Amino acid sequence: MKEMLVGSASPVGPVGRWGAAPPQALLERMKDYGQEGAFALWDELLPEERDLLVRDIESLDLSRIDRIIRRSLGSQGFLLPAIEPVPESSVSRVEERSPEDKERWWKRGLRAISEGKLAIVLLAGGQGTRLGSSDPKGCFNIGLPSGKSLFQLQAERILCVQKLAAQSSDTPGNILPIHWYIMTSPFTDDVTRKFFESRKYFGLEAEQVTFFQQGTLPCISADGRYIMETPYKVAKAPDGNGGVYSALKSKKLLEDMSARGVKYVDCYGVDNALVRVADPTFLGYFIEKGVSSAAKVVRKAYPQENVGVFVQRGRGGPLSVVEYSEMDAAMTTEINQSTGRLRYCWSNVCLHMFTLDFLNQVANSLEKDSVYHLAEKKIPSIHGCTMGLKLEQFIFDAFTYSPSTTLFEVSREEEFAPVKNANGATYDTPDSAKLMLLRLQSRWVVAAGGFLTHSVPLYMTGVEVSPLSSYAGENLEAICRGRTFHAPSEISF
Ligand code: UD2
Repeated sequence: MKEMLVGSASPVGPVGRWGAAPPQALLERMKDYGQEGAFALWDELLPEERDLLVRDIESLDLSRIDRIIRRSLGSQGFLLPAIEPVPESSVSRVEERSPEDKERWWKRGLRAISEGKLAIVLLAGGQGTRLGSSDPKGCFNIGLPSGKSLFQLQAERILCVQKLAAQSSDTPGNILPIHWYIMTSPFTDDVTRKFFESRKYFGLEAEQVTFFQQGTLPCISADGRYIMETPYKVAKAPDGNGGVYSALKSKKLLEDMSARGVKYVDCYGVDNALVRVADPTFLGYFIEKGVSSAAKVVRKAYPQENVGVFVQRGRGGPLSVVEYSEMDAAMTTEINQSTGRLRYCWSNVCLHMFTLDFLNQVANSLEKDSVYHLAEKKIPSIHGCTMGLKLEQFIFDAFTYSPSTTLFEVSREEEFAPVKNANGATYDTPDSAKLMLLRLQSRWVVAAGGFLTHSVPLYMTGVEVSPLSSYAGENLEAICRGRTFHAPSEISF
């Protein structure tokens, strides 16, 4: 509830809405939360700056933010249950799967999609800082022969799955659009919406795409005080990709999903060139297992890889993820003496599946608990760049609330090509992702009986298969058998 603020003209005549002192009611509330420091420079502010500051503070949910700050700072050093490696029984391994398993899951997933039971949530609020791009990551062109952006590749994979689902149903002509909820942040919202609108949603129906913004939270000092970006503006940052839960809840999008008959939600990060959006195999497996949450995992490539790892919180406890930024050196390099492999080897790749029921439960639980990760960052402030803390939730925080998370191993070469760093970096660049995609899809073409010619060494190039023509290498025989394709090029039919 917002107090009605009563402005008061100062004795020296109108100096804007606010007088020599900040509005009393607001100042009292800020004192209650120990945040009166936000008004420290009030005397030096111009009338319009005072107005901006009051409006900025009025836009904050002061009691919620205070609860988050207190609980997050208070949980520091709090002893969590001892972590154990994930029990092997929680992991579906690639080598364990038969072709019959995969075929059964694929068909079951397509059936659920054709019945409108799947929704997709894309986490696209992150800034492309590490990529060196000011645009949202999804807009990024990784240099494929087609020049397609990450957003376009993902949109076309959705179009392909919709078509496959219809073809597998009793009404092949009736393609049911999969609803795509795209979470943005204040940094990415405007450009993302315009990118889709100017490209006519890449062939999707505009009505099947819902953009929504995640929340922001004040940046704070180590003792929990708001950091001021300017004398009349509190420094704020997006609340992490786990902000998706409170955003879905506050925007009533979980109700929207329910009204559409959605039962399962595929949730993923935008910056993976090989992401299998709405993957029927993963969905079919998830439905068959009857669990509330699942994640795709790959084997960790090397100790320092920038990925979270799955752990079990206490013997028999829930699975959760320790983020790479929160892992100590010993944990990253610990070896399982019996296998000779990394003790914590199952890497999180930001590819998750939840039931809608579970999402409703998690959104409430996370809000009630209000414990956020504290990321130490340089924060632009009135004192130059200040070392401060960003309050973030992570998408995988949800697993802690799930009694039955299952992990689905996938092949890194087929499904995980991160696009994180600018070309020239040693890993996870647009170039490395492009090559992984071209190598994978060249293997598809050769497996379907096609031949490749190339003017540069094959390890540096390959052919791209349009997602509109094939989702995971299926249905290529008719087009490829006996034909020769020149690399680099895009095959589309
Ligand atoms: C993420 C995972 C990490 C590993 C790695 C693999 C999390 C928290 N960490 O690390 O465990 O899987 O990816 O590549 O998922 N995003 C938002 N809002 C935000 C911040 C990020 O939507 O406030 C999105 C971002 O657009 C991207 C995804 O979340 O789609 C992950 O982005 P990131 O850069 O924060 O995560 P990263 O690469 O550090």
